[in-house]
Formats: sequence, structure tokens, C-alpha cells
Amino acid sequence: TIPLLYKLKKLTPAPPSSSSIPNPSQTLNDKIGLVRGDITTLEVDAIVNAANESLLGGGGVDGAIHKAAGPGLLKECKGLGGCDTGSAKITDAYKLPCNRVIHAVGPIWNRDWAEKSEKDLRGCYTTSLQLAAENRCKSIAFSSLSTGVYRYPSRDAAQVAIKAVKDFLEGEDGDKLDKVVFCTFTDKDADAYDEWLPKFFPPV
Ligand code: AR6
Repeated sequence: TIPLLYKLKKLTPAPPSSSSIPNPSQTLNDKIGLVRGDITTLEVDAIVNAANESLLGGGGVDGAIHKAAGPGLLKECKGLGGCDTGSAKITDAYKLPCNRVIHAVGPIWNRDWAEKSEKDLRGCYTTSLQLAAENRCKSIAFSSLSTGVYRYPSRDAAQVAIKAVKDFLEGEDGDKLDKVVFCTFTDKDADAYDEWLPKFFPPV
């Protein structure tokens, strides 16, 4: 088991008891979580699946989510008509402990199309955050989209993911979300988030 909604303790020192004025960056840091392990176990409002354009399941985290959710999920996905790369669609969560699943289709990494890949990866994060907010999901956990079978370099992907989340939380719908969790699985993704999170959400 993994610690649920583990807070980035070193990034969020307790505020001095005398301080009564809310610090905006402190508030922002408190919304960020980092966990390592199986995303299908997380009791958040929405988890984000790394799907493909068919939305009909696959390997990796997609396979794990469909297996844990049960056949109802595939049945609902069949009615969605697929999804474009760089976008996302939302479903129920069936037997999963979360409430909703957001299926995001990340880009297949191509170094000759790096800019397009980055735009599509950012689109996955931004669309997923918008879908969560629109569907009154207060907490959302992301798998490391595209960094497995789709071979997006982990260091670059983490930077895109964290920046998209920060921009959303600072934007007009940012207050609709209370918690955004990055769920890593492999060493390379965990290292990438350890490196970039403190740069985008510096300790206050
Ligand atoms: N919980 C959290 N993260 C996981 C889990 C899990 N249970 N299992 C794997 N990961 P991938 P992609 C991580 O390959 O690169 C599928 O077949 C994994 O270590 O699942 O976007 C789809 O159907 C990696 O960091 O997705 C598509 O065809 C991250 O999840 C294609 O793969 C994403 O790896 C999508 O490729």
C-alpha cells in the first residue's frame, strides 16, 4: 500500500502560528500531492488513465484500471467513440475506489515532432483538470501520461505536467480543485517529479 495523498512535507513547512495572512504560494503548495504506486488504489474523486485513441483498453496503467474497474468500464468506453490525442473523456469508476475515471490520450513520443508532442501532452493535463472541475471533482490523481509504452522522456513529461497543473491552479477555475496528486510508478518518473516539483512549487 502507498501513503494516500502524501503531502510534499518538505515543500509545505507548517506556517508560523503567529501568521494570520494566507500566503498564496503556501495555499498552492498544499494542493499538490505526490505518491508512488498503483493509481487504482487511490480514493480520490478522479484518477487519470493513460489511454489510447480507441479508449478500449490496453496494457500498462490502462490495463490495470480496466482490470480493477471491471467490465462496466469497457462497456461505457465503447459508447464514447474514441478520443483525440491531446484530449480526454470522463466515465464512471465502477469497482474502483475513486468516483470517476478521466481517460487522457497522450502523444506517442516522436523527437522529430517534439513541439507537437509537448502541446498534446499539455492538452491532456489541461483537459483532464477542466473535466474534473466541470464534474465537481475536488481531488484528482494523474498517472505519468505517455512515459511508458508511448516513450515520452520522463524528465520532459514531468515538467510539462507540473507546469500545466500550476497554470490551471493559478487560473480562473483553479479554486474548484483542492488536491492534484501526481502518481508515479517507476524510478525514472519518481526522480523526475522529485527534481521538478520543488522548482515549480518552491518551499515558502
Ligand atoms: N498505477 C500507476 N501508474 C502505472 C501503473 C499503475 N497501476 N501501471 C503503469 N503505470 P503506460 P502510455 C505507469 O505505458 O505511455 C496502454 O496500452 C507507467 O510506469 O501505461 O501513455 C494504452 O492503452 C508509466 O509511467 O501509458 C496505450 O495504448 C505510466 O503509467 C498506451 O499504453 C504510463 O505508462 C499508452 O502509453
